[in-house]
Amino acid sequence: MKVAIVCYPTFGGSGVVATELGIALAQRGHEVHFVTYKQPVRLDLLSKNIHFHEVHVPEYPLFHYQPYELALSSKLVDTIKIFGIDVLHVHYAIPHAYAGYMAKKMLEEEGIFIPMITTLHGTDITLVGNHPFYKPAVNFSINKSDIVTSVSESLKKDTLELFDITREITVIPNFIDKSKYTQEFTECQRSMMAEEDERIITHISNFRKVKRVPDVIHIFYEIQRQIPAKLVMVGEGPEKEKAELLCERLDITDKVIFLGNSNEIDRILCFSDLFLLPSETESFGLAALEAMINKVAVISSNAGGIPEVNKHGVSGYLSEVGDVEDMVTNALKILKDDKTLEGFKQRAFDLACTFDIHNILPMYEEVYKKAYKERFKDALN
Ligand code: GMT
Repeated sequence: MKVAIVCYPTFGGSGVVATELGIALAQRGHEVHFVTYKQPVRLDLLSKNIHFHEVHVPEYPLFHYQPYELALSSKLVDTIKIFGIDVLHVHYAIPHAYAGYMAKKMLEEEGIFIPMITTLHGTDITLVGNHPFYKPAVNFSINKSDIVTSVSESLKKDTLELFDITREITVIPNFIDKSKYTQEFTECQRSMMAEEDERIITHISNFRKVKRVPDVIHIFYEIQRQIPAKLVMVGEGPEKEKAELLCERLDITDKVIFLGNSNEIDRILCFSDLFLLPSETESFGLAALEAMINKVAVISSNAGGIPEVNKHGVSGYLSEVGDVEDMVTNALKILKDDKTLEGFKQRAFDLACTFDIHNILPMYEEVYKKAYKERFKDALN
């Protein structure tokens, strides 16, 4: 099939999922066209089956806000026509589903019927999309999608509670590619980060408020008071500076390494022992899954869809949001001896393998086939 994928090209989870999905589809012989404002960060390989179409937004001084949706829908119309695209898959409702629907309607005028699949990722529903200034448009574009998917049962429930949805929502969980992790990294240089006797704890996020970055620091602070440990903080975002200041205040700067955004998180996770994800809300927690496939145990909150990924007492532990004390107790339970830690690491890996792309990709292919088969249905009603 010829699939056009719209996503954010940045380090956010939705962009990563969309990119990895596109790469896997291309490997299965589909022709994939990414349409976005920059080449997605995880897409370093353009090939016969993978194309990238950049959306340009011409600046005009009259506009206080440059109209990205307009440029995106026009680019979609052109791409779909030129390349004979079969299905349009938009990741993250805002503004992608809205722009996608406009493209679909413009194409209908020319007798081209393109089905649109919208995948909901989390903050497009629970934080941003739910804002009264956006809600009517988000609600409308979800209902106008031919097929709606969500990345967890929890997100499906939130969507049905927060919006007035008339569409069926199909849950298709996020995934990882297990085959990439079956060979051990030979260049996994633990010694670059920590001493032999130190445990390595990692947090990866976009450092937004929902990630509760101060909780990460406080959990680590208590851990390092009891056992030798280092904290590796990966990512960029608005809370990062405050996090650095907090480390200074707690006098732990020599034990905390801030790395910024990285395209090589597997190289960081391969020497990590424990991953911290104390988020306020999290529709899925892709970062936790990526940690688990790298054999890293997870201490997390029980928010949103995290319990669908991290299992209490199996791959790690879950606590109430904000319960730093419980997270510290649980972390120390995991880290207390090598044998216990090894058990958690292995079970985290085994659990992560159930989210292998080879189990998940056919679900998307199924959805594409269904949408393509029924592409005239709504247009003719
Ligand atoms: O976590 C973020 O703030 C980024 C956001 C995104 O859309 O890129 O992540 C959301 O989508 C990810 C991929 O489906 C999920 O794994 C994250 O849990 C979800 N984030 C939230 O719900 C806060």
